[in-house]
Amino acid sequence: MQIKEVVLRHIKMNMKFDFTTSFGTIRDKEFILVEVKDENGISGWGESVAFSAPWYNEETLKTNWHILEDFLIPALLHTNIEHPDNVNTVFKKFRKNNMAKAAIEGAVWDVYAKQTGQSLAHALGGQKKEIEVGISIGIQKNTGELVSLIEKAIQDGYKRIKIKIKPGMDIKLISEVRKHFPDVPLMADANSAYSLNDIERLKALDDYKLMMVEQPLASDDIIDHASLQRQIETPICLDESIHSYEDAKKAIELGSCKIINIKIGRVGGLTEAKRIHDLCLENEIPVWCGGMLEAGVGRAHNVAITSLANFILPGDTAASSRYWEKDIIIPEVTVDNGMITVPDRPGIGYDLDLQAVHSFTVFEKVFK
Ligand code: OSB
Ligand code: MG
Repeated sequence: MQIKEVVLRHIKMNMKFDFTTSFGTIRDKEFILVEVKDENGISGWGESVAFSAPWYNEETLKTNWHILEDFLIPALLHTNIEHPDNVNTVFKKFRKNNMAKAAIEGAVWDVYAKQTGQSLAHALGGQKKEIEVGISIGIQKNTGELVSLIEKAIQDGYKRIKIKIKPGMDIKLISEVRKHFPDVPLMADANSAYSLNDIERLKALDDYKLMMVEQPLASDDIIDHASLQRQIETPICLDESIHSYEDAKKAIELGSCKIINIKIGRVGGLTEAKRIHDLCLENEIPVWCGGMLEAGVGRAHNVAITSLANFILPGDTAASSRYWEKDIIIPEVTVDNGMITVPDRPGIGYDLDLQAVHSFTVFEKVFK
């Protein structure tokens, strides 16, 4: 196939709530929506998960736009692509910028699935017809607030609860949550807020039957995490530290984690996400799909990758309606008793609501 046209859209959508992590608060969501068109005019869609500020990682909406416009799009346009796995190869000469790469690679995967008349899940080798999902709840003003949000999430059927922690808002908070919900599948995400100097606090997590603690230490570390994992019972799950298959391989070899959170954007696309999934399967490391407060297109990609066999643990792909008054896809992603049905229509399996896309577009540019 050849990509004959690419459209970049800067989208701005208001979230229903502020989302606070140990690194900061995300209010509205601005991101790049990527549309690619093949020689027959079939459109494929991708979404960049880079935020407006470089908090989670070094990428931003603006750096992604620059990398897409000046490097990735010129390299991809009118180039023969036998299979979406080859997009990686075309981009290999450009270092990192994984979220920019993933946004356009995901759109090529969507085109490919549509061309070959299969769902994106099927094209990726996914077998599951439905997937289990959990919910990620940001840092709240007080414990009462958090407890009532957890209550509601359990009522809504989410299969596990993830809460965010940071130094000073951790052990007491978790102990309070455990008093209200002694048996709920619970995990905590620190977004890199700790160091090995906090070892006593991190050891104390072992008292609360957490499914895992996500990314307790530095965002690029796998050495200290290995040391920490030797000293605590709670399984460590890595998020920020895993950018590639190579990172995953090293982390597994070092014993830096027992679980990996796969985010398609963080690892540079669906092909790399699948390679990491396969590596983890061989090594008996369960994986789950993380979230970046995605709109519908990113959410659809998450649903598709989660249909692969080793996505054993519930992911962060909650319902569209949790985040948005109106999403950009039809139908929206819905969660029924903690399960999402994997669409079986060709491609991502959801249609773009072009009117909604138009209403949320700040700026757009066409490349041919
Ligand atoms: O660390 O998983 C994270 C949101 C923004 C940045 C980082 C993270 C998160 C979440 C939310 O936990 C997941 C979601 O609901 O999309
Ligand atoms: Mg995380």
